[in-house]
Amino acid sequence: MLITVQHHILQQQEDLFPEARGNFSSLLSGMTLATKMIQAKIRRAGLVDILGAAGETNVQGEAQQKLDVYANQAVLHCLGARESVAMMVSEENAQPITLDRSETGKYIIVFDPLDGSSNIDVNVSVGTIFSILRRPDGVHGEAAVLQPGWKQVAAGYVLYGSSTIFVYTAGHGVFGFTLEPEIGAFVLTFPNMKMPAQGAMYSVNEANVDTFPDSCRAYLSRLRERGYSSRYIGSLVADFHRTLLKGGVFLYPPTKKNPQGKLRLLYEANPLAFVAEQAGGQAIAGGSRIMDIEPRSIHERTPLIIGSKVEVGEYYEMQKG
Ligand code: P6P
Repeated sequence: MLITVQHHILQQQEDLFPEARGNFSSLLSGMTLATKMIQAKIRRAGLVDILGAAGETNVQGEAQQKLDVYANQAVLHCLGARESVAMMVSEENAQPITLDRSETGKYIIVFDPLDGSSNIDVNVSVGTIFSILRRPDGVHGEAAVLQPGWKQVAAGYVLYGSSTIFVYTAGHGVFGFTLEPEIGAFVLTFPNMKMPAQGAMYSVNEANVDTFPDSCRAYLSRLRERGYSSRYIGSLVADFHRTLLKGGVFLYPPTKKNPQGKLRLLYEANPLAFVAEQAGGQAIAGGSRIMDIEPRSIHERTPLIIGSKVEVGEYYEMQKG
């Protein structure tokens, strides 16, 4: 029997968020609609004039790709129309987008509309990552968004790969859905995703190895001595999804160029950490759990070591020195 993501979310809502009164399912269906729009453009990239830079740069100083712009607009449009959304934070926007429901909307959406976009022109998988927070009463603007990851209500990602997969957690397990193009619906294909306790692969950009912390270099040497394979796509969602399914570890440690790490805490590390922990894995920045970090700014970066309990646990022990 086909279980669509809408059906699944409604079931989750009835079981877990009875007070949500449809808000929660409406929110997630807004996200699935946006990602269907994005995947339709990605699948036709190269066939229409959608490739190449849009001539702008984003808050990160990165050249915006046209698909970046489209993806950002799609999420802002689909989520901004939902009554339950009070505020949105996007990698592509320097400031939070506060809606006219900032006092009534229950949720804040934080997202990276198209992560890995530098891979678009070479046909490598890219992804959308999202995190859902409750709007705290009496707190406004950026301060309302600066919540540690353990306060997330839900989080997930869409991987635009050989197929389009929507993975999410609402704090009670991890569920994966594959887009069935013939009916335009995400159908349940991974009913209860669990990350293997240990894997056989590590995923890191080895070009930076000379500037990693000494303990990280020693850790990677130990994995190589044990015969681990190295897999690095350079697209976070793709590298994480493989780690979720196969186990092992993905690392973006501090480097000389990015001493605080390159990846963003609020809309990359936190949502993936929520998924990882719900699937039985772990996510740390080094000596601290990712979801315990108190954010100081909405585009804050963090080191990220995420994956199976065994590999992440060993990194944690080794970095203690
Ligand atoms: P590097 C893509 O630009 C991205 O933000 C993530 O998707 C990916 O994990 C990382 O950067 C790759 O960074 O420095 O290895 O090219």
